[in-house]
Amino acid sequence: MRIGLILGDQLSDNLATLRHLEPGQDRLVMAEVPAEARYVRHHKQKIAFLFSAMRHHCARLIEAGWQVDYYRFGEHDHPDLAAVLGEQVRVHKANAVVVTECGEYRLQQAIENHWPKQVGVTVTCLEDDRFICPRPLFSEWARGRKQLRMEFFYREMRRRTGLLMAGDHPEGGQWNFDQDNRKRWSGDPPLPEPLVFSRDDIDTDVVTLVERTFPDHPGSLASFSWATTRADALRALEHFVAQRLPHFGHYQDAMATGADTLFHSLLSPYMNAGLLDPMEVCQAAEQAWYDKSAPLNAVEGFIRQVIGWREFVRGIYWLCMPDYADENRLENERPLPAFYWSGNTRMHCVSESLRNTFENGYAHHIQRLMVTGNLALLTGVTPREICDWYLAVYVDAYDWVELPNTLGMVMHADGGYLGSKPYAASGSYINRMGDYCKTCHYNVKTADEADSCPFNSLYWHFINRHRPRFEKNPRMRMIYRTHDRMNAEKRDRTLERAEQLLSTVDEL
Ligand code: FAD
Ligand code: DLZ
Ligand code: SF4
Repeated sequence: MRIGLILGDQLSDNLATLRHLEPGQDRLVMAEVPAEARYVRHHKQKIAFLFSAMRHHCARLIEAGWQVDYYRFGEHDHPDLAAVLGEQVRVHKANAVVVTECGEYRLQQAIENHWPKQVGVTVTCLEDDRFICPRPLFSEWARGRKQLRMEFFYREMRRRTGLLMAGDHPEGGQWNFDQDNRKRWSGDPPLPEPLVFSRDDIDTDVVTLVERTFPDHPGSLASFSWATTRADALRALEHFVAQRLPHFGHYQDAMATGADTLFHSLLSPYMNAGLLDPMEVCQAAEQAWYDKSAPLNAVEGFIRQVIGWREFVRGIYWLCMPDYADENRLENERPLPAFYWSGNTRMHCVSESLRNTFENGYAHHIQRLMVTGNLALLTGVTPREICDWYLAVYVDAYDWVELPNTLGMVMHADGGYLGSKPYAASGSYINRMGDYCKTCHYNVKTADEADSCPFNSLYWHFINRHRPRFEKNPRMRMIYRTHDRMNAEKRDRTLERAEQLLSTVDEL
């Protein structure tokens, strides 16, 4: 008899572990354990979402004929998953443990190197085939390339999946329609009403448990509104495709005060935990284009995020770990400003992004990349500190996806392996893409005055201090030309103001 372990982010009906075992013969185990719930200070909504989704999934497995032992948090004293498995093996006299490879290097190392000894039997680790690009295929694609470019990888994934392909050619004659996807949003088209899910006893029990057990974790549960079952995750997908996808493309890069989700899908927690399969999500989006209910720029843009970026960052993670986590090529040493945890800052773009983060365990991509991420890059925060922050505060956060996005895409700490140039931007970008600046304490039009937008002053400081590294980058030549053409006195005042901001970062 074998024991199959189902991890918190393995809530998929077609998980390799389920295909490998026999319901009548083998057993399953799921466990809420301190080691997983506390390895970072996860947002309260992340724990609540996952515990509730795990409990609902367990009920479905039992309905499907599986024998499952479920360990609820606080009702057992096992510190980690290996301890739970040790007990399971003893009690059921199991001769093997089966698990699907997990999403974090930390835990995968433990599974491969320590669990067999700790649990006392063979541990079989199966490939996680819920992803489109198997790890060996990514390694083969990356071999010999000095820099990896998502766009080329994405084309391979389009060919591999057949999504939006007309034979060998991309639908619409182009691989990428991003030039259509950079609109500002000023209230029209109106945002769809959010989808509301009904709550059952499992949800309420879990919310009470998390409130009581993790009071020191960030975020609030007051507006918890995530789906916690596969059925509701499917409703969320349907809602996205019908109501948001048609406008997803145009407003993909927009930001707006109070509009926490704009036309984004909010599907990442479900795909990452296994409640939705990335291919079914992409096929639903693709069908909307064939049905003429969503335009190609939106559908292609969305599919690119899922089969392109999502798979690309995962490939990089497994290719480059464990060294990747220690990269710090820009040699940043500044601690994370305290307002990343408190939300108290006079920078309106940042306070709005942090409000969304703490209220919902969510921020859309542009808030993560161009606001909180951009600020960490410009101020030179230590990569480890900003990575730990992103891993903690989002409901969709797992090391395999968070780390390359933060360390590579945002912090450029990998020397440009993931992205050809840093996403550093001044306040003008934030002003162009949204309305935050209109009601900000700071003035987005200046860089060298006492009330100037910090992003402006810090941007030029960043460009200036990293000149030796970036001035030969063809994509940054124009920026250095603009820098050199600036009035020298004004430039000095701007740099002086940036120095002063950097010495009082916590007060921004
Ligand atoms: P949408 O905008 O609707 O996009 C659709 C889907 O595409 C997402 O659900 C997601 O699955 C995928 N996707 C889009 N961009 C990316 C990307 N850059 N990398 C991987 N997948 C992508 N995403 C996570 O799932 N978990 C994380 O921990 C995470 N950390 C991030 C940290 C930083 C610093 C940055 C800049 C981005 C991070 N992302 C992360 C990527 C992206 O911001 C989120 O996937 C997205 O905001 C989730 O919201 P959504 O489902 O509404 O996305
Ligand atoms: C994120 C998380 C949390 C908060 N708690 C649990 C848990 O109690 N039990 C569990 O099996 N998984 C949990 N997870 C998800 C794991 O951390 C995740 O499976 C690994 O990090 C691998 O991706
Ligand atoms: Fe953000 Fe600067 Fe605009 Fe204020 S002025 S909202 S700090 S970009």
